Amino acid sequence: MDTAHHMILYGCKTPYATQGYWDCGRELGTCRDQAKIMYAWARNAPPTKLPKDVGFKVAGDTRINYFVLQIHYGDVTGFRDHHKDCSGLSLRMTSKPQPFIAGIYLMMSVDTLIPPGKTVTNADIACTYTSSPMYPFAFRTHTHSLGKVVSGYRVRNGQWTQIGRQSPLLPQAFYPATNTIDVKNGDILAARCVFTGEGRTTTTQIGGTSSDEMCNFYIMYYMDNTRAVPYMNCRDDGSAELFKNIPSEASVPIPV
Ligand code: IYT
Ligand code: CU
Ligand code: CU
Repeated sequence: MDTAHHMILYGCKTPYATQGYWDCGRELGTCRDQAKIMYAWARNAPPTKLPKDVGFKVAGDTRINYFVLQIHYGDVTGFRDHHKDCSGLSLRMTSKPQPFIAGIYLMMSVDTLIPPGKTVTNADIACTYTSSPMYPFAFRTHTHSLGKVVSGYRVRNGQWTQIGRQSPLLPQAFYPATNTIDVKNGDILAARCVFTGEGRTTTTQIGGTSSDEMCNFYIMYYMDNTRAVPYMNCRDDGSAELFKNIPSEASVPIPV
């Protein structure tokens, strides 16, 4: 952790390169097609373990033909003497079909604007879930430096049940879900990121650089092998009506 700040494992059909390593920050990215996040590690974070009988499905017809590991280095002074890097992940692979398939449900805001100096701006995201039952077991939050707290919920019959809540200033790894719940057809998945515009002199928008912001809530789940959907996402703003009932904890910053 003194060398690598965080690592993200992506699955893709066509990566930018198929050998060695490359700089993904400049003209080259990670995947030529849509990248799928599969795992994230960040300093001091406990490892995320897949529950028993759960695996990510790769190769075959999954469109995941390559793993791409993205490492963000925190301190590279150890390499000045041409020392070799040995940061990485170990994956356990099996050709035996698993009873449950792991997947990621990505909730992201695409249109939040954070006015400069304004102390509280909420980014709300919500979608009705329309697939076969899924079982969340871990979550990850992601914002850049203006994020205060990010929370995700299942809303069923008007009742809000927390899936996860975290400060995006803590290591952005996958943490165990707060509650063991199922998500069924007709439930609503809702997430909120709370931002501050303090310290900025211009409006901050969603974008790729560190002066832009992002609002992401990732749910890692498993589904029955026979009807699994391994990647889903939600980019809709929830209605103000729905978010009137969000638990007040969603606005309470987490001390870091
Ligand atoms: C604009 C935005 O919010 N980008 C996020 C979410 C995102 C992830 C993936 C968007 C797309 C993806 O294919 I995977 I399109 C974003 O870039 N998040 C970063 C990583 O790329 C995962 C993060 O650290 O959460
Ligand atoms: Cu980093
Ligand atoms: Cu980001």
